[in-house]
Amino acid sequence: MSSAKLFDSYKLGPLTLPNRVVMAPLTRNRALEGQVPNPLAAEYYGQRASAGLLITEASQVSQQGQGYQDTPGIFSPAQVAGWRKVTDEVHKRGGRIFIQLWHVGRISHTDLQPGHGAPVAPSAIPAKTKTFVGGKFTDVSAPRALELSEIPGIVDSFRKAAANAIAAGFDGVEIHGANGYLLDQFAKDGANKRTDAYGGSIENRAKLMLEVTEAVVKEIGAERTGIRISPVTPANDVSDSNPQPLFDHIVDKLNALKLVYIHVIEGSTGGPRDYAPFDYASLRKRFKGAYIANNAYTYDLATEVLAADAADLIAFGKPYISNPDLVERLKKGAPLNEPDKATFYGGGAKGYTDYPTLGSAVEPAE
Ligand code: 8OZ
Repeated sequence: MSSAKLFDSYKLGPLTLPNRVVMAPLTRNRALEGQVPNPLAAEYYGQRASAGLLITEASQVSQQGQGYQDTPGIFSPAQVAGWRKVTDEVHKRGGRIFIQLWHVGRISHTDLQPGHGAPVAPSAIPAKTKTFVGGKFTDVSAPRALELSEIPGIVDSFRKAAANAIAAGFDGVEIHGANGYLLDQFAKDGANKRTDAYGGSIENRAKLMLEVTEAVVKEIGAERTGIRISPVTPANDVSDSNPQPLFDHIVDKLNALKLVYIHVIEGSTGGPRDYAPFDYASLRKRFKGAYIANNAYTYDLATEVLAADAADLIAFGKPYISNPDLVERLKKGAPLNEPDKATFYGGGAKGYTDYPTLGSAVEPAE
């Protein structure tokens, strides 16, 4: 039995997490009807309730915010009712759960947009990447630049989604400020060429992310609001010429808003941790709330980073797809099930709710 800090409790705002293990948000594309979470989602998240904190898959705050088929939303009454089943099941099993609030910006396709319009972005620059729509991978559609007059509507869609999240029984929300989606597109100068109050300087580019965060904080409280950022990731063709001062500024402002956590993807999302030089300790130092570290963490690295006080909580992604009882497995040093890539995105129970726990007789899905 391990005595690592990973299994110590942690006070996150009003919540007491029984351990420092967080389930990272994981896109699963199983919301097959009306962008309502799949009926199996309650079981899927419920199986993982022993995590210190669960963070749901990214969930669009509006139709315009959707970029891939069959991702769930949190803007319609049916979606709220669908999520309520998830939060009830997780709470029944003693867990805690935040929902990740998402606007994809230019990472979308006209087939998913209201009136088949162009996806929206800070600037009319297409990303060189693909999305999944109509059952296949396809190039994202050319975006149009958001009008200045549309910005308050974007902020309000996040605010409403946060209110919906609380109505659905979530313990809090995580704003998706990472991975080349709308808020990251505005922040980074590779995607943002605006010449108005939302472009140019670091302050201007950070403005949308911070306005969204402030609106969510006002709606549901800072102690229930976290954010995910990815300072150097190349995900979804996003880049910045000088990410350190940009994210130092963002984190200073998030600290002033008294956010409950920052969730930091260190390095390239799902890729090398040392993708580009960046001083994550600088963010840690600036932020008084919890620091959730993410990207390619193993038990050993998690233990080392917590011991060095370089993070408070560790988010595990892929290991959580295939190990519903990840906390117990890490504690016992038990082997982990390997995740099956073929069932990551789309489908039903296979590769979703059928991964075995320790002691269950069934073998992992092939
Ligand atoms: C994988 C596939 C589609 C979307 C992210 C929401 O990277 C995602 C995502 C991941 O944050």
